Amino acid sequence: MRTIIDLDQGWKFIREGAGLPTALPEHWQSVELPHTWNAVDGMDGGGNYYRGRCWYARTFEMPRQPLPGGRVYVEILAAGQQAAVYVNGRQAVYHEGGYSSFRADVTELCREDGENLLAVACDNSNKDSVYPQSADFTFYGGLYRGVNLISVPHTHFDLDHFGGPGLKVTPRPCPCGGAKFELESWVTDPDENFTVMYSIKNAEGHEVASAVRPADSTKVTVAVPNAHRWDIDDPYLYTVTATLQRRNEAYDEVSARVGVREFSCDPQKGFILNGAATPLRGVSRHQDKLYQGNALTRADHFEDARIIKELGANTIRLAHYQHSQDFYDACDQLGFAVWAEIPFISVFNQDPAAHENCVSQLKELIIQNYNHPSICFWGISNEILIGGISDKLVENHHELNKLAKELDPTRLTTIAHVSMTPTSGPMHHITDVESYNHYFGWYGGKMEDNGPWLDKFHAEHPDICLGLSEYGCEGIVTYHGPSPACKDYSEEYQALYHEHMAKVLDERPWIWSSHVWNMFDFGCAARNEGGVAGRNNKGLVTIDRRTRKDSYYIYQAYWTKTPMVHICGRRYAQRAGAAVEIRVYSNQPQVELLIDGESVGKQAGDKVFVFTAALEPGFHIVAAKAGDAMDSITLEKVEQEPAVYVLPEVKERAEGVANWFKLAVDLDLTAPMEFPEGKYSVKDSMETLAQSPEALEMVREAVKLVTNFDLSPGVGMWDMMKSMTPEGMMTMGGGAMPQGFLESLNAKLIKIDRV
Ligand code: ADA
Repeated sequence: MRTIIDLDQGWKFIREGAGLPTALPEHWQSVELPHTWNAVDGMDGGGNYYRGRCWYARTFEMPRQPLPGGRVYVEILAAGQQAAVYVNGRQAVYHEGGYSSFRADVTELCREDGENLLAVACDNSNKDSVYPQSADFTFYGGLYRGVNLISVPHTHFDLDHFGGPGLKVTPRPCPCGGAKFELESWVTDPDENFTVMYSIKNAEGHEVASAVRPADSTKVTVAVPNAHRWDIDDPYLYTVTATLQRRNEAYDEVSARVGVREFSCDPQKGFILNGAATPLRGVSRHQDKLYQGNALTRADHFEDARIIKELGANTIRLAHYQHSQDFYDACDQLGFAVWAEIPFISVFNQDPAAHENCVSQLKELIIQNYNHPSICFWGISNEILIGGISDKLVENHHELNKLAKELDPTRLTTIAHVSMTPTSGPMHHITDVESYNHYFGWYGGKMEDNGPWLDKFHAEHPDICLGLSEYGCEGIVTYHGPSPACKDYSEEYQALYHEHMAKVLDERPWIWSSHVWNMFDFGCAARNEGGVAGRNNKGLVTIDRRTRKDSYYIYQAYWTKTPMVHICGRRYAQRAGAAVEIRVYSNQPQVELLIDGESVGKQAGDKVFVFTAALEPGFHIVAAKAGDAMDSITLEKVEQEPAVYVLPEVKERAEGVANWFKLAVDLDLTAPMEFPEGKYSVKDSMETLAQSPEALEMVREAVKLVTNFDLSPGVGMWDMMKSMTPEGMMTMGGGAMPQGFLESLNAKLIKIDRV
């Protein structure tokens, strides 16, 4: 039988200056998996996290099968980003792509007696042909998901096909109330004596169906009468076991937990699960955590899934790469409709080798995760038009989509368009359903632009299923103020923005899915925003998972059924001013507010309840009651709110925008948009503009004002944004800048000769 030996303990690790070891290097650092060498520098700012080749080594004894001919595999659950695996000094496998599992048959490289040396060189330095190449998150390096040794008899369920499980289960509900399970498995080197026995057990452990097939022709469909459906609120799982049998002896066994469900998307009706309209409303998630980087344990994964469940979300976009099997398991068990994707993101590379890498990452994603009932969508790219469109890019998308459909006709393909993707054109109608990322109300534009944009697209394209794959804004829980505004990074503005967005989405059930960017703050070494270097702070929950921001609770009010009430502003604890505004979120129809035990009033409303109260100097207990739910906070009335509530750069930026208009006397705000030959313009990429120091300086200042990104070659977000044009960035903003801003910038640029 198969044995799986966990190799997570007893590793030696070295960051620099080592080559392939010939014996276990006792002087290297002792580590346990999961491990990344970027746990701290990947999220502490400076954009200088270590990207290079590091070594891991440990020893193992060769597991023995009782019969001759057994095979031994090393299974790497993921290695960031390229990895070479050696046993006793000889290379067993080289793998590109930092998020999928891969295996190598190392039998011939092992000594039968004594210790074997397993060494893995992981490399997270940039490689042009491996995605992701540039994106808004840290590309952690390391063996961050664990390593196994698998011992199998000579004949066994396949271990060589793109890291897959060797067992494929497709449950299809039948109109009569039962289900048909299509079962297929792959057996390596069977002879005529082998059969595969399938057993399907229900959640209570009782066998409900079984089948037997010869091992060289394993495909079979079996019926399960009265099948219990898998659903968001009732994630019922069956366990399918395939046993490789040689007469009266079981040789090998694999199993999968699966669910019976059917779904579809309709441009007008949105997402339909098991016959019921189910607008998908949820969040995106990255795999990382404070000072752990992406080296999360199974317990960490389940904790994240539970926090998302408590939010009331019914969908998760697992961005921007394949996540851990543990997390997909959690989604199967807790009930989420999942969007899974490959890291084909931000920057397109024409090189055929880069396309091949996309193809292999997509194959791995689908083959390794096919059995998970939570997964409903395969995402083929994200914001790929940042660097512009080309025929090759479109052609590659068609190929990826075709491949996904061939590998898995049972699921829908999807795409996350960057905000400025033209609403008509070759990027549409490639995937089954589509989605846009929009940051109106953050990078630019107003939050109020979101609803009209969605409605316009919907009216113009009644045949496209439209989703909102990303939207969000930063919220830092130490910044507060009575007049929250875009780009002030305050917890209050983030909450206001999400109040608006939750309503926009609630009013548009035809939007098949929406995903808040992001569930948790996450590591992005290149960032430096809001006084927090190295992170993206758009989470509804902080990166350490300790603080649920006020914005978390507005979604809870919209999405959960359990009675809840939440008073906002518990961290905005010291308030000045004659009257204090107290915002309360609840899913109950009525909220009563009490200050120091005295009722201030009852309000009937929908999700958001706003009270105003005059407070005497000193401390006050503010409580809210809504049905059986209760919440309370303590506020102090002060003369002046503490300075720590306001980020100094927020003031500087506001002044900067005003100065752009005030000080620059040569500004032509009504200049016609002209693009004379031989001159720069707002249609040039940042990279092209950077050829002229004068043009670069001009554009840097403008971009900083619009996006708050400091774009200098080689610094911060440069790699990701260098192929964007000022025009593109500002269109993405949806028109947040005062009128004439883009025109005035263009008027300045067209005075500069091209270098
Ligand atoms: C993009 C990108 C995300 C995210 C976001 C942001 O939309 O797809 O990876 O980082 O930007 O926060 O700016």
